[in-house]
Amino acid sequence: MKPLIVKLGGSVITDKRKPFTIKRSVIKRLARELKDVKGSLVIVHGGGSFGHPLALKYKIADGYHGKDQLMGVSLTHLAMEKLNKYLVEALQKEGIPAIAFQPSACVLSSNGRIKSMELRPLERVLALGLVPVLYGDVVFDVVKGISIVSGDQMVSYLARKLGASRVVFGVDVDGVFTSCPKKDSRAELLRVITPSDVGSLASVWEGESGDVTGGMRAKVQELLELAKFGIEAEIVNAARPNVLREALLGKRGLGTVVTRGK
Ligand code: IP8
Repeated sequence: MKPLIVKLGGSVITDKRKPFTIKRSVIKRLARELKDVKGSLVIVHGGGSFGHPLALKYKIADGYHGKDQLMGVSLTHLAMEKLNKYLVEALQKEGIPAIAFQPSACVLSSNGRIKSMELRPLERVLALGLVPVLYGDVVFDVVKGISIVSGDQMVSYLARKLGASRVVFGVDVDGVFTSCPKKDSRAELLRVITPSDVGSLASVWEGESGDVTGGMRAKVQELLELAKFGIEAEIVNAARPNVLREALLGKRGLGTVVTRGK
């Protein structure tokens, strides 16, 4: 069965203003919403206030430059594991048979892009009906030694390799805007984006700073790559109750659809 892939943005599940702070009640609500999904499901989450500050401090995404970064690799990965554990526990409490999947142990990257990933255990897990929970992580890179692969890139890669039925990105705004919707009242929500809009990507709001992997524009770029393979994605506001649930149950037009054709 083709899996549905959902990305839970770091800004939805963590408080980005406070280091290592989860949004406990939001995670609980999202676990309840995810419970309603029938069929094969893959969950990927972002780093929020867990992975990003450490990855930035130790310049992990810049590649390996010296031994003083090694503790940073260890700390960044551990921070992501802790966030992952909170999420897996919340999913278990709702009766979802979630299982943590460690990207750094099965991904090799080349200049920050996934070069290969051992997918066989993941395929077995899905065939059994378990729900794998992956995340953006520190990865080992054949060109620069170390790097960071975002949850967004992971989703785009997995969607292609596993032949996803659909991709849903849960973020903390209503979709993709022309400018920051939290600060600019004239910000316009883009309802549909297709590969032919690539030239006008400059008009897409870049996203908030502080992420080592890029914000909203980087997300759209990943999803446009996916759209070229005929896999549709929608970016929706998971901070609003029930929006993620409805999107996962098949409702379209709740946020911004990234698709091959209008
Ligand atoms: O929040 C980044 O994942 P993202 C993960 O999906 C780390 O970009 C380790 C910073």
